[in-house]
Amino acid sequence: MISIQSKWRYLFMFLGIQLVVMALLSREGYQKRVSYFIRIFRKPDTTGLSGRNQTTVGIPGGDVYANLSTLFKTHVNEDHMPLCPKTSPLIGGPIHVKFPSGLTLAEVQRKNPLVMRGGRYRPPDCEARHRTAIIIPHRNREHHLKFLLYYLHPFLQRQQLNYRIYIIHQAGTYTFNRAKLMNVGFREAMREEDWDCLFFHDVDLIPEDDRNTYVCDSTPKHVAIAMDKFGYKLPYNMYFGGVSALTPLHYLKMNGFPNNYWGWGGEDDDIGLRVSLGGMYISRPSVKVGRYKMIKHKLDKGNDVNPKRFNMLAKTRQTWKSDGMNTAEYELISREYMPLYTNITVNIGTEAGLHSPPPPHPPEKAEEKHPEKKAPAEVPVNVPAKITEGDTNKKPTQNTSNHV
Ligand code: UDH
Ligand code: MN
Repeated sequence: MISIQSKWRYLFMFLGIQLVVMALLSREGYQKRVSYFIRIFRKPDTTGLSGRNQTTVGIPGGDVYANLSTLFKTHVNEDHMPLCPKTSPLIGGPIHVKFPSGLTLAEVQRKNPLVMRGGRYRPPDCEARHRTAIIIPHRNREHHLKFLLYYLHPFLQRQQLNYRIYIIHQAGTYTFNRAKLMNVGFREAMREEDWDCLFFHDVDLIPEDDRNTYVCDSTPKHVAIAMDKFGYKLPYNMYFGGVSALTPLHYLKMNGFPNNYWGWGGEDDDIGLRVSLGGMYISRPSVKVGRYKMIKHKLDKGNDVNPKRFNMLAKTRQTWKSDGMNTAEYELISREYMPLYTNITVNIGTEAGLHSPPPPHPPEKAEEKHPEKKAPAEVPVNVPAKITEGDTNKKPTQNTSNHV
C-alpha cells in the first residue's frame, strides 16, 4: 500500500521532471524542440502524399515556386554548358494546388522571370536533356489558363526541361473541336522547332506532383491518370483523356488525332484506340505521381455533348487512316508571342468543311441599306496568316467571334 508520504514523494518527482523538461525546451527555442519530439513519435510518411494541406517532405510547403528563386541567368558560354543531370535536383514531390482569387497574369509573369517571350524556357545553368512542347486546346477559358500557367511554368522549370507552351485557340463560335485543335498544335509546333515530345494538355488540369515528368516514354503515355474528379483513379482502362504525351513518331504512326469529333466526348477514346491501331501500347506514370486537380467547371457554351460519338467510335477502325493528321485542314489566323505562351489562333471550319457556305441571309431592309455591315460567316474565311511578334501584352480575345 502506498503511504501518503510516498504519494507526496512521487508528486514532487513528477513536478521536478516537468521542470527539467521545460528548462530544456526553453533553452534552444521551444518550437524547434517540440517539433523534434513530435517527429520522433510520428510514423514516417512513405508516400509523401498523405495530406494536401500538410507541409510536404520534398518541396517546402508544397509550394511549386520553392527554391526556384535560386535559379538565375548565369553568364556561362551556352556552347559549353554541361548536360543537365538525369534527375533534376529541383524535383521534390507533391505540390499544394489552390486557386486564389485575384491572381493576375502580370503576377505569373513576375514569378517567372526566366520565361522568355512566347512561353519559352531553357534551364539557365545546364543543357536540357528533353525538348517538350505543351499543346493546349483553348476557347473562352482565360480564367483557367491563368492558373495553369501559374502552376505549369515552375513545374516544368523544376524538371529542367527545354520547353514552350502553345495555346491553340479556336476562332469563331462554331462547335468546339478539341482533337482537331491538337492536330493544328502538332503541326504548328513541329514547324517551329524540332520537339522530341509533345504534351497534349487540357487547360483546366493542374499537376499535383513534380515527379510526373513531362518527357515522353518509348510508347504513347497517358499522363492524367489520377484526377480528383474521378477520385484519383483511372475511370476505365482505355481512358486516354486530359493529358497525354507522344513523340512525333508516335503521333504520325497513329495518323494524329481525329478531325471530325465536334462537341464534347468520344475523341479521347478514339485517340486511345488509335494508339493500338497504330501498333503501340499505352504507358502510364504511377497513380502516386500522375495526380491532377481539375478546376471545377460546367460544360461550355459551344461544346454540347456530341450525340454521334458512339457511332463514330464504332467506325474508328475503318476511318483512322483517312481522317487524322494527313487530312487536317485549317487556316492559321495568327501566331502571337505572348509573355507566357505562344498563342495560335486558327480557323478549323465546321462539319461542312473549312469554307462552309455562309448561313442564308433573311432579306432584311437594314442589311440592304448597309451591305458592308452584313453578318460575317460563323468562322472567318480566307484570312491571311498574321505573325504578331511585338504585341506582348495582348490577351487572347474573350469573344472569339471578333477574332478576325
Ligand atoms: N475547351 C476550351 N473551351 C471550350 C471547351 C473546351 O478551351 O469551350 C478545352 C479546354 O482545354 C478543356 C478541354 O477542351 O480543358 C476539354 O473540355 P472539358 O474541360 O469541357 O472536358 P471535361 O471532360 O468535361 O472536363 C467535363 C464536363 C463537365 C460537365 C459537368 C456536368 N456534370
Ligand atoms: Mn475539364
